[in-house]
Amino acid sequence: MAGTYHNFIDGEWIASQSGREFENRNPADSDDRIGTFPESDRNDVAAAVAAATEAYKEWRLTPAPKRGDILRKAGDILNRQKDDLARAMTREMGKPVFETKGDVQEAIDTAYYSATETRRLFGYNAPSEMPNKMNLSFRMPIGVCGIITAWNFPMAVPSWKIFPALACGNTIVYKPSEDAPHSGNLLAEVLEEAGLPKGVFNVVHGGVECGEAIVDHPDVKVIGFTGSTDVGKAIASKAGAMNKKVSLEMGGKNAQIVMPDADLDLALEGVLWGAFGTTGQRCTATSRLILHEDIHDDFVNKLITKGAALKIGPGLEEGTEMGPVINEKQLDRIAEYVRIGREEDEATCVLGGDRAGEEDAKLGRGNFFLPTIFIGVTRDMRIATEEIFGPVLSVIKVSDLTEAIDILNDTEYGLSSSLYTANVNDAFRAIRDIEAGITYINVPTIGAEAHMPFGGVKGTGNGHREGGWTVFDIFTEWKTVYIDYSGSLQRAQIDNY
Ligand code: UN1
Repeated sequence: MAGTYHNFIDGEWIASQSGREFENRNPADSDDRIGTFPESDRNDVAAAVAAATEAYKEWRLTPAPKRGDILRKAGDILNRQKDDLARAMTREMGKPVFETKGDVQEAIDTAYYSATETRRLFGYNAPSEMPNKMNLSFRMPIGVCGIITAWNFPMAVPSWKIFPALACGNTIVYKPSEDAPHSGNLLAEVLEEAGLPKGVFNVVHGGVECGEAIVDHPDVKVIGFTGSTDVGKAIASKAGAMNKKVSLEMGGKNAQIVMPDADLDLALEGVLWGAFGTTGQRCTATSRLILHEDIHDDFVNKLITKGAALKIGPGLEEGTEMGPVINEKQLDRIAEYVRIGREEDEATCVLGGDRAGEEDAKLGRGNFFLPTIFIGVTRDMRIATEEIFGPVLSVIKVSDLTEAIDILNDTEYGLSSSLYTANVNDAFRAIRDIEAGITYINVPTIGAEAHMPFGGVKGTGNGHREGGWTVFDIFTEWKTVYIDYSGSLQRAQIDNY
């Protein structure tokens, strides 16, 4: 069943002023047309920003705990609709339903967490250096926030930005990915049902033109972006020139290290989930496996056996462990990286390397790619340094932990990292020396929790952290207040000394 979907502006579902639209299809079955969505232009974005600007006047004055009540209700609705939402999300972006349920759960967690924080958006106070004077500081909302996200976590990732931003009293113009637009509308329906006043949350669909219009609009004060490093950098330079606050979550080339003393079955399970969960399409996915030479051959053999047994299929089908990749373009990109890997003399593709099920009538209609493993990879190969965003794992052999950490750090990115070991000293050394926003010990590189800071160092981010208490730094500005009740002019730095 295909539909005609609209933008959500000022509480109304409306078609694009551009009159153009784009199509959204199921990545597991190109015959399954989800519907058409507006290809929004600058006028649509301007209308959404105007609605958000108007709505901000009241929303910023709504007591934060009242804003929290609406977010809590949104969490309840997400919870009630979890199964249906998960199925709709799987239909448009492919990952198995057990994963999209986790995606919705992450949004539920974020809704409840943000709601709770509205009762303790703590400020600081400090003694004044002058007598009879009081110094306070508060978090203040900033205004209209432009939120632009990727398709791979169509509920969780937008919620990480949108819910805390709303909790703080900001209003939103949200552009979902063109590959997961329906989920964006479902989120709008949830927030509408939760009682969010009109204009506080707006959705505009579209591609580059729409995204640029959001970034360029002078009344959009904050940009929250998750996506590719190239786009993120372009946004940052534009936003920098306009003096806008911008929070970026970009690429990763995450590695898992396995030492000989580790629980090797656990490490195996971990890398299978980290590398092939979500078909490798997470910013946090494991794309490099750094294996100690003493366990290398055995571990790789087991990995091949387990990887070959993964059940590939449509995410809506019971028992599917790995769904399709998002679109044809991405499929080609992955195939191209496999070709590049195969051209390397030292590297060998020991599993997969091709589209899956081309002869199979059902799989042939989708963008399926086999779980793929390269061994003999060295640190400087393109398959070891560039983000592929697909089910491709590069295995690098090392002789000790120092070399392992050195290779792990030898990347322009710094999002997630993992070490499997039973040696407590090695674990603490790794925690200290790994250059990444997130380090997991005996856990794969994926699986961040909503109430902890999420983000990366180096090329992955620009110093902000979503998730946890740190997200409130993105969506608020500090107001410092001095109250002098001495009845006289007290000149700081002067009259005291
Ligand atoms: C992402 O890949 O963009 O830690 C987000 C994880 C998930 C979120 C991933 N909770 O893998």
